[in-house]
Amino acid sequence: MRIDKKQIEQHNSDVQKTHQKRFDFTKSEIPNAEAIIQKLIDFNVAIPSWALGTGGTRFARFSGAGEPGTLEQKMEDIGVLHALNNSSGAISLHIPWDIPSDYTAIKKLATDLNLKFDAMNSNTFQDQKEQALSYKFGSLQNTNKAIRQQAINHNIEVIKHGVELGSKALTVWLSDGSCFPGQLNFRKAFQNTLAGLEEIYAALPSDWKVFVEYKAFEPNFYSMTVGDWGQSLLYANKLGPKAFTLVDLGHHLPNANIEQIVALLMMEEKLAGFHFNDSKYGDDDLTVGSIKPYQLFLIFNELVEGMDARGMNHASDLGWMIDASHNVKDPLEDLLQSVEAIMISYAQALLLDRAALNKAQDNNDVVAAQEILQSTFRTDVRAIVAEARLRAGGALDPIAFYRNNKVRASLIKERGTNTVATGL
Ligand code: PSV
Ligand code: MN
Repeated sequence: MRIDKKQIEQHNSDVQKTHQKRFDFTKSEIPNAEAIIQKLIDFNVAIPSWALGTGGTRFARFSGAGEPGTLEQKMEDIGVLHALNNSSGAISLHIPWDIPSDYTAIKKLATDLNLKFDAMNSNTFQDQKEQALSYKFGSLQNTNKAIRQQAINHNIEVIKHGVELGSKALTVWLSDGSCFPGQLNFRKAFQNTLAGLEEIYAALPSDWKVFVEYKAFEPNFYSMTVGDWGQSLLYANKLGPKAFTLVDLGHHLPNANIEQIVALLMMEEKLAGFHFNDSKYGDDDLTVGSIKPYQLFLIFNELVEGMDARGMNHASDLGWMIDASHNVKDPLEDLLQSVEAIMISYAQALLLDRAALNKAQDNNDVVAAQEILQSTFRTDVRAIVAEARLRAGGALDPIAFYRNNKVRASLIKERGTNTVATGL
């Protein structure tokens, strides 16, 4: 399904008056509003192909209706998001969940929908039907050389699919680790994993990057072989300049200071980018900004500070992606909320008075520093984010548009009630 531009124009004219009042007020309060709007227009967050269907928990999956049953339909769903918010112009594929059967047709569809192919994701955390050897005891860390080789080959295969589609990065997330003390020799597991990553690294085209994603626990609960940013950075440093550490917000032990991790990874020029989500306990994969919006703002504050310190392009020098699971909401509505939360935090980080914060820090003025951060966080920037969408041809209120125009009902009509998207 495609969104009719005329419907968007109609929606925008219906809500324009209210928006204009809010925007005029916000603009009067924020001196650099125009510069922020331009940055927001340029900023895009990739949507993972596995987040378009209803996700499951470890206990059940309650599939929604009208889920995308094919890669093409997943892309069309992202096309809907992008038409509405102008900030979801990329898709991140997971192989083998989304193996493209016809590269030319898929690329043409992407062009029609104005989508790019973001990082490719490999999957050695599940056994596939036709697979010769099992990953039950890990993939790149495995004590069995043939299993390690199978995992290496899979990653190289994923790079090949990505090259065909025009992607420029491979994200490797390994579920490798152990559930019980004594199960694993930590040093050997690390060395096997490093050797495997080295082979994968050697297969990267010259303009590609590899993102090493870490996770503190789950599915292994005693040790993870890429368990934290320190281990990931160790691999990335040993691999070379094309290897980076990927931060998934849900992959830390409780209360980890993620904003500090981000600042230091950027200082080392080793931050790959993000998998955005939110969590209360572990890898909860909840809607971005739904649980800890202040933390999201603090992370963006460090990102903007660190990117500007190195003269980086905010829109393209790091990988931005959502990685969430939508169990009780319509996935498309959830993704619209997630992107909105990201844009709000980004806009707030852009409006922060950095000179004043630096001065407060230099003077050890703790109270002033807190005032600056919190008054910025409490500034309502929603009208600025909406204005950026309006100027780029999107909808002023994407969720209202989605509901009023009965997008899900149209998808159900087109696809039926029993489709199930590939993914977890
Ligand atoms: C693992 O929890 C993860 O965050 C990795 O990025 C996977 O690719 C993704 O979720 C989907 O399982
Ligand atoms: Mn992730």
